[in-house]
Amino acid sequence: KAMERTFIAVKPDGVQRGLVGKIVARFEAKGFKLVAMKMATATEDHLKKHYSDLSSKPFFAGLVKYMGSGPVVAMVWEGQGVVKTGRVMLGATNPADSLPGTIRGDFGIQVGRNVCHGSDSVESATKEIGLWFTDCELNAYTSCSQSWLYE
Ligand code: IDP
Ligand code: MG
Repeated sequence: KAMERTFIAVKPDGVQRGLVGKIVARFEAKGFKLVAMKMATATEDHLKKHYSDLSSKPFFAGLVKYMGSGPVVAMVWEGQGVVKTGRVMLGATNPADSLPGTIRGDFGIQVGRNVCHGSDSVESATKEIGLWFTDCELNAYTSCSQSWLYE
């Protein structure tokens, strides 16, 4: 399986509710490698690009407003299968359907306040990482646990 990168962001509700550390800890404990991280308050224009595939949805305007309502913590995580596994760790889009043990299942109630974002495919991850980070913000290093995580 190939090494991949995914874009994960703690949404404004997750930041306000003090869940940044808990969410970061789950990805760290799993063994994924943190490649980039920053706090940012996104502009409307930026969020419209980020969610461009959802522009025709009835909840689009509300989604852009929610995501711009405060700072997010944007991250890039790397590892084997991290795009798909990251989505599993997030849980279903609607926290009402997310299983206990997932981030949304443990920390959220409504779909419009679902705490955390994760790229849904390798292709989306590439687009989203390019939108949120410059190349020099993506850190190249070898994790000291690499040889204990991968055979
Ligand atoms: P995802 O975040 O699990 O990939 P998407 O379908 O890409 O889900 O939707 C993006 C975001 O839009 C969701 O995470 C959620 O915040 C919001 N959203 C999705 N569906 C609804 C809805 O029916 N009402 C309100 N907000 C929604
Ligand atoms: Mg999505």
